[in-house]
Amino acid sequence: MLKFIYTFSLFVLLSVFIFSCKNDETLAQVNIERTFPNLSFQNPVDIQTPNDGTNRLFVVSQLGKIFVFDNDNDIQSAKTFLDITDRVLFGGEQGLLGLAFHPNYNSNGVFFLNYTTSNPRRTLISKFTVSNNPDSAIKNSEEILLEVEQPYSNHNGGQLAFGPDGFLYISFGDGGSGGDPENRAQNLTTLLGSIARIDVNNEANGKKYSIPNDNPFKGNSDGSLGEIYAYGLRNPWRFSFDSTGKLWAADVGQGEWEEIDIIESGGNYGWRIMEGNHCYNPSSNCNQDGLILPVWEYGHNPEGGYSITGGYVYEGENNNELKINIFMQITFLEIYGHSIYQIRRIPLSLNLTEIFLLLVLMKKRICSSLIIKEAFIKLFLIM
Ligand SMILES: [Ca+2]
Repeated sequence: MLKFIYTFSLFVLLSVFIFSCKNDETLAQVNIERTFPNLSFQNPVDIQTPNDGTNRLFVVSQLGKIFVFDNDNDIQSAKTFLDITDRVLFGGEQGLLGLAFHPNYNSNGVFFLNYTTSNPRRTLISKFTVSNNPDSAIKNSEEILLEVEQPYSNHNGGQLAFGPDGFLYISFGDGGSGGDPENRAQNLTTLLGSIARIDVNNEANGKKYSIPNDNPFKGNSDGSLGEIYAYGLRNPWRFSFDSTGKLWAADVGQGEWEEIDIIESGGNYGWRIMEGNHCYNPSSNCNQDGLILPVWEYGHNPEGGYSITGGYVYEGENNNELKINIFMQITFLEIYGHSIYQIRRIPLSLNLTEIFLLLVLMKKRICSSLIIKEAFIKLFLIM
C-alpha cells in the first residue's frame, strides 16, 4: 500500500473538543499542540509504557532502536534502551514495528518485539530482557518465539499487545504484493493475514510459548494453525483493546476502502473476498457467508482518507474533552501550514482525516451506550 516515510518526527498532542454526543453528526474541532518539543526520532512507529511506576515512555524507531525518556514535556533528550539495527531489515514497511511489555514487566523485566529480518526475509517475534540498568536492555537476551517468512516486502503487520486475558496478540499482514495473490489471508495454515494469540508464560511442544486452550483452531486435524485467533485480514497494522476488553483493529485496504474491525475469536474478516463492505475478489456477487464485516469503513475520495493507521480508546477525566495523542512522523510546518482541506491533499494529512473518522466512529459506537469522558488515540504514519 502507500508508504509515507518521513525523516522528521515529533509528538503532537491534540486536544479535541467534541460537541455533545447528542450532536452525532458534528465533527470535532481540533486544536494541535506539540509535545516533547526537544525530542525528535527517525521513523518512530510505536510508543509504549510498561506501567512499572516509573512514568517513562519508550519510542520504537523502525530502523531498529528503542528510546526511553521520562514522561516530562520538557525532557531534553532520550536514551537508547536497545539497538538491534544490525538484526533488523529496514525499509518501506519493514523494520522494527512493535513493542509490548509483559504485564509483569515490573518484576520480570521482559518485553517482546515484532520486527523483520533477512535471509530469508521473515518476521520475528522475540523476547528480550532489561538489564540491571532500567534504561538499558540486554541485546543478547533475545529469544525467538515465532518466525514467519515474508514473501514480499510489504504488509508485515507489526502490532503486538497483551490482551486483558494476559495472552499476547500479534498482527500479521497477508504477506504482501497486491490483492493477496496467493490468497494467504484465507489460508489457515499460515499466520499471514491473521491476528495470532499465544501464551508466553507457558511453553509447550518445543516452543517458547503455548497455545491457549480456547484458541479457536487449537487441536484441529486439518492443518489450521492453533495460534490463529482471527483471519481474513489484509494488513492490520495497529490494533488495541478498549477498557471493556474489546479488540479494535484497523485493517488497511487495497486501494478503495479502509476499515475498522472488532476482532472476535475465530472471526473471518473477509479479505481477499472483500475489501471493507465491498466484493474484491470476485469483484461482484462474492460469497459473504460467515464473513464479519467492518464496524466502520471509509473510501479513498476527496472527502475521505487513505491508508488507515489505528488508534486507542480509553475513558478519562474530562466530560467534554477528547484528548488525542498523535505520534506522527511529520514536520511542524506540515501540520500548521495547511488548512485541513489542504492537508487532505498531501499524504501526511491523511492521518488527520483518519482522526476525524475515528472520532466519528467513537461517537457513533461509544457515545450511544457510554458516557465519553476522554479518549486517547495514537496514530502512526506508515503504511
Ligand atoms: Ca475485512
